Amino acid sequence: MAAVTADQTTQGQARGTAQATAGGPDGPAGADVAQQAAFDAAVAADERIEPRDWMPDAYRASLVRQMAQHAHSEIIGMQPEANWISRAPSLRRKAILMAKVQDEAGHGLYLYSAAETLGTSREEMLDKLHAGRQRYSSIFNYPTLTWADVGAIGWLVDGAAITNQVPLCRCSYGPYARAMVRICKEESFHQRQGYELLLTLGRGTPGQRAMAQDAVNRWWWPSLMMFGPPDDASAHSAQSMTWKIKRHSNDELRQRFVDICVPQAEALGLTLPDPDLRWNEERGHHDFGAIDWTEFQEVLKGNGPCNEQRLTQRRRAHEEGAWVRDAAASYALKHPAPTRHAHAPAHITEAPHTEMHQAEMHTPPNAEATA
Ligand code: FAQ
Repeated sequence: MAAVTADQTTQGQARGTAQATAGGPDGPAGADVAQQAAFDAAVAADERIEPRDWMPDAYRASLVRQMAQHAHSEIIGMQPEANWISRAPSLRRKAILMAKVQDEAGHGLYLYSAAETLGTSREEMLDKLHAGRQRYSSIFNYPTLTWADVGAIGWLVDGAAITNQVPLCRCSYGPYARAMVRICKEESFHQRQGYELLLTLGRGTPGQRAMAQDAVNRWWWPSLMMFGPPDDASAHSAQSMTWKIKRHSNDELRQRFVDICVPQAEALGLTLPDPDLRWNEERGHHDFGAIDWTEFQEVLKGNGPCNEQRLTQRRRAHEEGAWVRDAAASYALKHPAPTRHAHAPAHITEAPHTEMHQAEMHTPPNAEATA
């Protein structure tokens, strides 16, 4: 086994550090077989991999790929909803929507910071987003045509995001898993505000009810696409599940989401736009109709209704924010932050205040999901 450095963390001492193999090729063939074995054992034992631990290059690259995509989704996802801030129907709705959009910016920050622990800079990730070399979620390439879309995004898009992201609280990579705990709590609030908004519209005039139904008709299928391609076409799922980055397959989570939404739609008095949607007693799940994967692939290729608009707006916002970044950098030079204590808590762990998937969010990484 390669020599370990003096400043390793407890877990690092067991597994060696990234520095210990610097310069060596990845994998057991070229690098240190013992380090690969220690990494595999840690993953198998549901221990967390931390930034200073040795990890295979492919594991690091896959995390950067997924976390960057996730961070980009959060900040691009601000656009469709921000479209309605100035037209919110009341001061209360405006304040709620502004808070939600700000939360999404915060989620982007947590995720960029978590991705930076893997050795990539925020600048590099943003450059790749702006150059179209890193992705963001397909869902944000659809337009928000009416006020009811804000409700549909909260209920369906945040609902799908939570279903997908709660298992990420048990991701094998520590900084990602910890960031997800707080993000999921906030997403639960977002989901409820969307549900409450649609409930209010559903109890309103016939015109308001029709507007809510129209929004759900447009957002339902793209929300199902958020979970990614079907399992047999998912390039990364098998490896990501072996590494315990992902805990469930795309189709498993999509099914979970459909099963959650059906009774909620009934309570809202809204119809999900799928004539094939029905309970399957034998499977203990709802069957649902075929997803239009051609549409999904087109959106991924950049041909969705709003791809161009979203990226143009993002690049413009980045350029217009350059003076803020410059000012912050100058300020930081003049007023260096006090050195952070090495053992300061990395995130807030107050008691949960929402019910959705609480069990899984607060389940130790070595326990299987119950939610
Ligand atoms: N959109 O092999 P897989 C939110 C790509 S946050 C675009 O199955 P993987 C909060 C995939 O990257 C929403 N691309 O990939 C909010 C890969 O491409 P690559 C974002 C997609 O990684 C709410 C290729 O297809 N959430 O909504 C999509 O194992 C309201 C093959 O796919 C996350 O990012 C897609 N839908 O599974 C904000 C959660 N699906 O890299 C504002 C974390 C797949 O080979 C307002 N991410 N692709 O070029 C994940 O859980 C996973 O990355 C999946 C995809 C499940 C998205």
